[in-house]
Amino acid sequence: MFKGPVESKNEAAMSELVPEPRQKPAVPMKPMGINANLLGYIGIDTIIEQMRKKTMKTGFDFNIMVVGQSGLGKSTLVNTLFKSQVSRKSSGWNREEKIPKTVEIKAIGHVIEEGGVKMKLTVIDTPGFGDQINNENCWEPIEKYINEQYEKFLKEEVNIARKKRIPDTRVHCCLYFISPTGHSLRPLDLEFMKHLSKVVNIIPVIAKADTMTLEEKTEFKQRVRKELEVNGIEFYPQKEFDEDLEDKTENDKIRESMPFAVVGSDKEYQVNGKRVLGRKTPWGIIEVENLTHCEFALLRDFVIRTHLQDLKEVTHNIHYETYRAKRLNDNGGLPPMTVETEENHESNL
Ligand SMILES: Nc1nc2c(ncn2[C@@H]2O[C@H](COP(=O)(O)OP(=O)(O)OP(=O)(O)O)[C@@H](O)[C@H]2O)c(=O)[nH]1
Ligand SMILES: [Mg+2]
Repeated sequence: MFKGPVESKNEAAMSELVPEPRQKPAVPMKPMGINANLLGYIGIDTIIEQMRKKTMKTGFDFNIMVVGQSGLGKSTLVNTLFKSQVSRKSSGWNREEKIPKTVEIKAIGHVIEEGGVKMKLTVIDTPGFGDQINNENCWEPIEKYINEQYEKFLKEEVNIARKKRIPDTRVHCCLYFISPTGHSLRPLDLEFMKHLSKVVNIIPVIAKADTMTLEEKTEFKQRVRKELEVNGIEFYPQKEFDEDLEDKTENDKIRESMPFAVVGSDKEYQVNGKRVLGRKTPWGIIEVENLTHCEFALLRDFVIRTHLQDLKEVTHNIHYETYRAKRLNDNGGLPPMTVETEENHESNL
């Protein structure tokens, strides 16, 4: 508790005894935490609980896109990630049917609830590319889709009668599927990632890892990392956005083990009395969540359990911001009074 000046009868007498004014302490003020203990509890830490309650009430958006050559298991993997039939639900396929070839960019929304928290998930499934004779500029429709979502958000932001909560359809994460050739990246992979890494968070993954031996996998991962580095491709989590040493240490570890070599499946099997997602082969069941079988669990933990919020923040603060600045610069057409200030811009997160 804060104590005011002591008003005692002895005060005058005391001041005579100690005539020198008190020197200011030479040491800096004690940190807030120590003072708070001495003076009493303020309650700053309840902000966490307040934020939790708000998030529980409103839920949050998360939009994930899958891109890559046809047949690499993109649709299968998003189903595996969210343990539901996310990529087939809207089209009315039933569980027994095979996932069909994806023929157009399709955004499918779902509400997934866990522990009282609602995630409004949108999966943007894209048709496989790279099958045509001329694959030039085949990233264009994907880049266009990503930019359209930024444009939608910007339009809402500059609206005079702005919605309290702008619906967020921006792509927070783009999983890029690399073919498990064991050789090197195709020119198309490099072209795509070079273009798109500037507009969206790219997470490269090696598809169908069950088709490689352990040595092939380790060697291929190293080669892919090297090729990305040589070509100046920055994938997520980008080094330049590490905020402090703790971030850097954690992200360095992740970057060193990327791209994750994954296996996808939406079929369940019984293994040692437990139901697991897996792929049945003549030599046994590949369990997708078993780390000795593949790195799917690492990818899941990274995207959902440790970096989901950061993926959203980098999308908002870096990619969207770049689009917004360019758009406002290029087209002086937006009325100046509707241009955002930093404070209300931040509040959309
Ligand atoms: N061996 C193996 N096969 C897989 C894996 N994931 C998916 N498949 C199979 O690969 C085939 C294609 O899977 P999809 O998920 O439809 O592939 P896609 O990338 O969405 O294909 P498009 O929609 O044509 O671009 C299916 O027969 C899947 O069962 C995997 O991790 N390993
Ligand atoms: Mg597909």
